[in-house]
Parts: sequence; C-alpha cells; structure tokens
Amino acid sequence: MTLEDLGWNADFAAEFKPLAAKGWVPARLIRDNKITYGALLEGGEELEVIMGGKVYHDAACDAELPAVGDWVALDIGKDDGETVIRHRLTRQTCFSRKLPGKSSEEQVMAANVSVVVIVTDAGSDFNPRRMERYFMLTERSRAKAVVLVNKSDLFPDEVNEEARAEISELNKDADVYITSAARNEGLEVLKTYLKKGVSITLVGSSGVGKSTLVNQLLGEEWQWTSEVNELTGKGRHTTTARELMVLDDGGILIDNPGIREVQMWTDETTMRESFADVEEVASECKFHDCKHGTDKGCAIRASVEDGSLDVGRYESFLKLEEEIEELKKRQKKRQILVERRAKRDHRVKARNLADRIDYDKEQNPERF
Ligand SMILES: Nc1nc2c(ncn2[C@@H]2O[C@H](COP(=O)(O)OP(=O)(O)OP(=O)(O)O)[C@@H](O)[C@H]2O)c(=O)[nH]1
Ligand SMILES: [Mg+2]
Ligand SMILES: [Zn+2]
Repeated sequence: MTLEDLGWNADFAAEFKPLAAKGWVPARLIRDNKITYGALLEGGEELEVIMGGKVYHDAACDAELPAVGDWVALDIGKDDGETVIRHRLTRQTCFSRKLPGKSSEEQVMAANVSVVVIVTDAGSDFNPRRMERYFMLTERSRAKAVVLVNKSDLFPDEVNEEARAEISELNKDADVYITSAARNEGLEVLKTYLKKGVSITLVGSSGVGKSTLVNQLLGEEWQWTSEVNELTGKGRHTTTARELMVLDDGGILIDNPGIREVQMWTDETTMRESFADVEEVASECKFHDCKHGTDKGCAIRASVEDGSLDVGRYESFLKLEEEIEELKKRQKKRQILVERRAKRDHRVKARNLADRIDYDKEQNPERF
C-alpha cells in the first residue's frame, strides 16, 4: 500500500517536507478511539497513536483536533515507546456538522474526502428539508454530493423514482441514484467515484444502510451487518465510531454512525446562497423589511399561494433566518470563551517564565 493509495498528493507532500526533516513519518488517521487513534502508514502498517500536547494546545476548538481522514506527522516511539501525533496537515476538504444540542462546537465527520455520499430511502427516512441541510454541509465541505435512494427493494419503482427526481430538483449538481444494498443493486455507480486515492464518506440517518453498502463494496471480509442482533434476530449492527477503509481495487471509504440530528454549521453566506431562489422572490416584496407574514405586497406569500414556491421550502427559509441569528449568538459566546482561555494560557505562560527567571537567578547569580 503506497501513500497515494491512501490519498496522499503533491500538496500534502510539500507541506510534509519540513516535518520529514524532523524524522517524523506521514500517516492517515483511520479510527478515533477517543483517547487514542488508529493510523495507517505507508506499506499498510496500522498503529495505535496518541495526540501530542502541542497539537492539543494549538487547537482553538474541537474541530481543529485530529479527526478520521486527517493526515498527520507521527513521531514513532522507539523501544516500545508511544507513537505521538506531532502535527496535523492542512485539510484539503472537511465535512463537518454542528454537534447536537445548543453547543456551537463543530464536529468533523470526515477530513480530506472528495465525495460525500448521502444515503436515504424513499420511505420514512425521505425528507427534502433534511436533504437540503445535507447539501449545505456538503457544499461547505467543498466535496461533491452524491445521493443514494437506498432500499429500493422495499418500494415500488415509481416511488423510488419520485424521490430521486425530487432530490435532483433540490440540487442540480448532485448525482442521485437508486440502490438496494441488500440486493447489491445499483452499487456499481459508486465504483465510478472510487478511484485510487479518492476518499468517500457515507452519511445519513441511522439504519438507512450505510454499513451494508460498505460491506457490499468491500466484499466478504467486512463483518458489521453479519453480526446478528440477539433480540430481533436481524443482521443489524449500529455503527458507533467512524472508520476509514481502503478498498483492494482502489478508493477509500469512511463509514459514519447515523446522524440523529443534522444541524447547521455553516457561514451565513453559504446559507443564503442555498436559498438564492427564495431570496430572489423576497427581493420583490413591496417592503424591504417584509416579514413575509401578513405584510402588504409580499411576493413570498403570493408565490406560495400560486404554487410557484413550495410551502416546505419557504418554511425552512424562515427557520434558517432564525437559525442564522441563533448561530451568531452562539459563535459570539464561543468567541468570548476562547478569548478567556487565551488570556488564561497567557497568564500561565507568564508565570512559568517568571518562575524560570527566578530559578536561573538562583543558579547563575553572576549573570544577573
Ligand atoms: N430491504 C433492505 N434492507 C436494507 C438495505 N440496506 C440495508 N438494509 C438493512 O437495514 C438495516 C440497517 O442497515 P445498516 O447498514 O446497519 O445501516 P446504517 O446506515 O449503517 O446504520 P447506523 O450504523 O446506525 O448509522 C440492516 O438490517 C440492513 O440489512 C436495502 O437496500 N434493502
Ligand atoms: Mg452503520
Ligand atoms: Zn415578503
């Protein structure tokens, strides 16, 4: 296994040069075990590694800590010492979301992936509003969006086709396919993206079939869904940690635990851009500060009434406005916390310095 098989490229190589001079080796993080990480090295060797203190302290927030998919510089422990992550290379793409709840903390789901595969089905999981949010997060990550309408074996063809068309309508740039992971149908399309060194991540609600898809692509060797649940007797295994796998035929897959709550973590501009069509209608409202409720001459209301604007889309547009406000407030709060932390760190450093000067004075009085 070469570094290129793992996704290495010229930009990573250039950034790594000075790090190699320190005797460190490049590796890609494949698993996050909370305290330790799994790392894959050139040649396919896997090591359990820990985060270096500097990497931890240099991270201003959790999103800057090493994550699955990241390239790192490892200081390999000699004589059964620990292997330490000394540096994280700049991410070329980063798929992340906000953590559930009120925190403004961002969670990185996959670093350095070029394709985000959003898995859904045409049944109870189907939700255009949620899909819009996934599209927003994907756009922000700079990766390509691919959608699989999975479990096609459970629904009539026209229902699957309707779901596919509706999703395509939401994002013309996304590739949308109908698949059945259970029957191994339609999965060959993923092979068109899975080329040597190309990383793909699978996201979507719990139970839509992400791990089953990974199983099918990897072949027999993977074990997840073959584990039988004792209660239901079904081959079901809920993924609890994200994990990166390299395919024999080329390509890299990152499986994710199902998302129970997709929230926005994006900047205001991207949020607004994804609703450009609604904004355009809004610009025709009579009053520039129209609340799009009962205001006179509201173009939004008129468009909803004449059917040219989908009610659901209008509602998520209204909600996004509220969420932009919420996000701003949380970011502000976070900034205050970070600033406080920086001041505290500064104080600690100043104190340490003072202690050191005192110590030096004691040791070398002639120099002072
Ligand atoms: N009928 C049918 N069942 C499927 C299909 N794909 C997956 N399943 C079943 O759906 C259940 C959940 O599949 P998983 O692959 O574990 O789902 P997941 O998306 O990985 O779920 P989390 O790990 O919880 O996020 C399993 O019982 C699968 O056998 C499909 O195409 N058709
Ligand atoms: Mg899974
Ligand atoms: Zn209006």
